[in-house]
Amino acid sequence: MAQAIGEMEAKVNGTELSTADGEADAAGLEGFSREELHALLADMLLYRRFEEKAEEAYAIGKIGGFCHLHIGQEGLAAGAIKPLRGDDLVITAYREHTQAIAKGITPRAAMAELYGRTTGCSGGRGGSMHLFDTSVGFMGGHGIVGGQIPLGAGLGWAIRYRGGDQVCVCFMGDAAVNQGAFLESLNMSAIWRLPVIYVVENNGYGMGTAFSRVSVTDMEARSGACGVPAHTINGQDVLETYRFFEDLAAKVRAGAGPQFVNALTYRFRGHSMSDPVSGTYRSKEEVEAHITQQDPITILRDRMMEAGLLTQEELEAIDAGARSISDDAADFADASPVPDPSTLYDHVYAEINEHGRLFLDGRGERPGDGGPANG
Ligand SMILES: Cc1ncc(C[n+]2csc(CCOP(=O)(O)OP(=O)(O)O)c2C)c(N)n1
Ligand SMILES: [Mg+2]
Repeated sequence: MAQAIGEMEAKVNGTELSTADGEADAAGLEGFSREELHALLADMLLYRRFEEKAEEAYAIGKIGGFCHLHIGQEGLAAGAIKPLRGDDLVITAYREHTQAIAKGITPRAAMAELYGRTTGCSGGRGGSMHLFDTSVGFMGGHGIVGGQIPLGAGLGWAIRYRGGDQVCVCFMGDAAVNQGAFLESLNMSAIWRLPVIYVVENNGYGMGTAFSRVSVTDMEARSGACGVPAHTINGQDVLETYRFFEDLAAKVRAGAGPQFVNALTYRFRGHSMSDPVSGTYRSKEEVEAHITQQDPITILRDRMMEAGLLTQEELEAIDAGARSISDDAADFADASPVPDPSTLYDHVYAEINEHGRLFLDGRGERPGDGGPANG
């Protein structure tokens, strides 16, 4: 069994992390009840098993295109999203399967999207990088590095303009902070005090390039020029992450303005399905050290077991449930229809409204309505 997190001195991305000795009591751990702890463990195990299933499906050609797994970073999906309200918004990059499920997209709709099926949350048009469902406040899934950051600022603006009290959590990878749009978005957010929490999932690498090779400053320093407060957290500790986001979301909701969170984490797989896990830009030893000492699921599991809040039987039952939901999602996706070719242009352009058509696509017009061709 791995060490308890309370005894562990961890090193992630060159930053020393001391994990606090957690207080266990009869009812729970660090203020989390037994039920809440079980729910968090079940959530993270579902994310892990879902992605292992996607990995398997990709290997046998059921899923095409790009596919970036979040395995190793699940503490952030659960810890940053679960404390949010249902009407809060989340926008993110392309490593987003688990975040989509955390925000409320069903495993079936997420897996069917990976399979490119009509039952997918984006109708099979988006695939792995473009999971989307406005009804649960999940605003995508974006493949352009940093492309979601100005959109996140825009969502924050929309919340303020409409007089709402939601927050928007805008995730990005560490490589995205070198995009110009990052600076512009943070600056405008600060000027307008937008309710946006910008979160860097700092796994130390942008594809094969270590962050230390592309930045002479620490991550935390990146938001200071715009006057956006910076925070660093251990994203592998789901309890710390959850409490941190619960507190920060409440402050932002109350008008604290934009925030910048440097969440230290590590990906246990390659950049995408076509990238080796280790041996090129990071050593086997480095990866294995993180897998054995910094797995967010193992860390929570061990703490719960040591506190007498989880038995082996309960763990196995939770895991079996996670596997069964993932298997069901894959079966559902496999049995779902692929989009009909005649619908190829559906959902590509905005619908025609009373002001006329919103986009000119140059592909001809439907007789009578002056709008874009539709199939
Ligand atoms: C504007 C742009 N440039 C380059 C790419 C190619 N690309 C895809 S992912 C990636 C690295 C991003 O790394 P990071 O932001 O740290 O996220 P991670 O993959 O670690 O989650 C690059 C350069 C892209 N998608 N968009
Ligand atoms: Mg990265």
